[in-house]
Amino acid sequence: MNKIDYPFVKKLLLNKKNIVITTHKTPDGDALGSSLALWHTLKKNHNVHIIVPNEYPDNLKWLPGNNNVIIYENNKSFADNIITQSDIIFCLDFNKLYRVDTMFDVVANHKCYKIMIDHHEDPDNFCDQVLSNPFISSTAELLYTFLFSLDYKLNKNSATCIYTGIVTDTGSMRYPNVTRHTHLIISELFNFKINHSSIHQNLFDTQNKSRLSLLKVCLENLKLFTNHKAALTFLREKDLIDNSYQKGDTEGFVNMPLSLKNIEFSTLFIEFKDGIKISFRSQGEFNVNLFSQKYFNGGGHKNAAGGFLNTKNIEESIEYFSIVLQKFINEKA
Ligand SMILES: [Mn+2]
Repeated sequence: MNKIDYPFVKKLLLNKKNIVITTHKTPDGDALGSSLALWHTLKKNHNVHIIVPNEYPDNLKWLPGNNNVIIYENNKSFADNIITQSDIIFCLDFNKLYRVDTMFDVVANHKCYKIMIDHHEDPDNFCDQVLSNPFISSTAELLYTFLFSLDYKLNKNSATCIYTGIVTDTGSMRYPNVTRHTHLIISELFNFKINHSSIHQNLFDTQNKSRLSLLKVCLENLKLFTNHKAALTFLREKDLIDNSYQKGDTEGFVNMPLSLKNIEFSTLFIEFKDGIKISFRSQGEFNVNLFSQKYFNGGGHKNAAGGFLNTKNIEESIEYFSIVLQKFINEKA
């Protein structure tokens, strides 16, 4: 856990600066919500740009300020120019620089003041100031504290973006890392007349038909490891193609098996062109961060992590999964 030097940052932001806000590859609601909330706040006194590595799901494109988001992949030289002229770079919702993907070199090489606001475990050392706390629900919640501590005032737009970040990273307020403080912040956001019902509708009730078709395949592929209270399901590359997969379609699929009685650990394999991308979720004590670090080349939080296998053989990967799951549980016992 790190603390930020607020008086210093306040001084730093006293006069007009060129500021870049960036976040991780394939931004989610927390990444984009936090970035836009910060953009809405700083743009009054600074020259501010949001640059994200690549495209993000359509259900985030209604966010106020969305049209100002620059996609690095599609505007490389334009974005490089902005980054190399920046005085400050804010790194939101990630703590390892590789997560900005193709932006890595330009961000790493540009010597300017860097500020990280993030809630993942084990931050790397590439920022001058770090506000990092893995016990906080979302980067958006941390950002609220950051802005509050610097005496910035929110408005309806920034409050809407912060609400989006908290809601999407907490499974609509249900995960264990939601606290009384999280709810106090939400209550403050209501002072700015946010429309929580329409935010939820925009986020969750605007799905593509391809999503439901892929969900059908996922449910058909569901495997239960009842001895270990675990579930696994998968999608093949062919399923993605046959059902006209669009980015974001599989968001949340990995959580669904957790709604079963006596299932506390869920895994989703998705076969892409260079291997199998994996999502892990758990409820309670099963530490998916450790499990993924150990056996699946990934990591994340205790109850939510990602991983990767450099193969396209789903059957072999499921076999491997069941072996290492047994091993992992034996080691813990
Ligand atoms: Mn987050």
